[in-house]
Amino acid sequence: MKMMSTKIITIIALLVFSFSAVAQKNPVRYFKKLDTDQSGALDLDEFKGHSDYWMDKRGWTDEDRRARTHKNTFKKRDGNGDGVISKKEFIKTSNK
Ligand SMILES: [Ca+2]
Repeated sequence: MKMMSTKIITIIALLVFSFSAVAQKNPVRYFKKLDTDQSGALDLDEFKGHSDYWMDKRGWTDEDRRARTHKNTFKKRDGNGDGVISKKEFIKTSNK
């Protein structure tokens, strides 16, 4: 049991690390990772991968707060308000 949980923690740590390493190094690569259907734009669901990542990192457990912030951040980064975040919009609003 102890070995199993150590394994799971290691896997989670690796996942979190790869996400953050990619995000810091290269927003284009990070965008591709989030764009799971490869459409070239992030919808609200795909952008949630990013929201979940940093909210988990900060230990946010309040579901209402998470959902509200996720929607607000999405709106802010969707520069032209068409309901998706294009690669251009994503890069423009990265590291701010
Ligand atoms: Ca847009």
